[in-house]
Amino acid sequence: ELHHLQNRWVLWFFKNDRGRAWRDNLQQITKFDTVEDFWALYSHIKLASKLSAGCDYALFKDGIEPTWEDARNKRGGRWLISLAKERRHIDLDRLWLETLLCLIGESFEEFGQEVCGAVVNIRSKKDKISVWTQEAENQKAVLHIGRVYKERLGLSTKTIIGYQTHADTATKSNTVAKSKPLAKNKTPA
Ligand code: M7G
Repeated sequence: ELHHLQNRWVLWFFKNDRGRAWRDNLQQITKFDTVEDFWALYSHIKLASKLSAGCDYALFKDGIEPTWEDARNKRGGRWLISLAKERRHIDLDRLWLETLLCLIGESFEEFGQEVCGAVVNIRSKKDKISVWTQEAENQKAVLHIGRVYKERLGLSTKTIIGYQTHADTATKSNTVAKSKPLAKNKTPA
């Protein structure tokens, strides 16, 4: 007897190859829609902590790409957890698994439809885990999802977590914007 999930999910893998465009480094690994297939997949792939720096896993609902540009993400944002270096060996894998279980187990109740997916970024400076929601302006949903998520992860007060819109993230990480003398949030005199 298979246990069907409410949604079908797609696992994506990103491997940093600077010779290629960002989107070309992103690939779908597989789709699943049962609890059994999730565990088969999870036990088959490398733990996030074993990936090399520059790699990501992303789990998104079928039909939504893990990109800012996707129609279901472009007005959205993410609850972002930044993890100090040493956390990779302490609790990164536990936090990522708990994140996956929040998604596939539909832990956000009536706001679950606002959830697009989640990402783990393995980086030499700080690893990151984020839950992406589709409408940054939907404060009620954003706050509910954030509250449930923090509670489920059992985060200590030392852990930094905050919500960022993708529009802001995209602007801030854009090298052209960075090199301009006037930042977006500074108004000329
Ligand atoms: P990151 O991998 O999210 O975080 O973004 P990092 O800075 O900790 O490595 C790194 C870079 O990848 C960004 O500055 C963008 O150039 C590119 N990038 C990341 N994301 C999630 C996107 C996206 O959704 N769309 C596009 N076009 N580029 C992205």
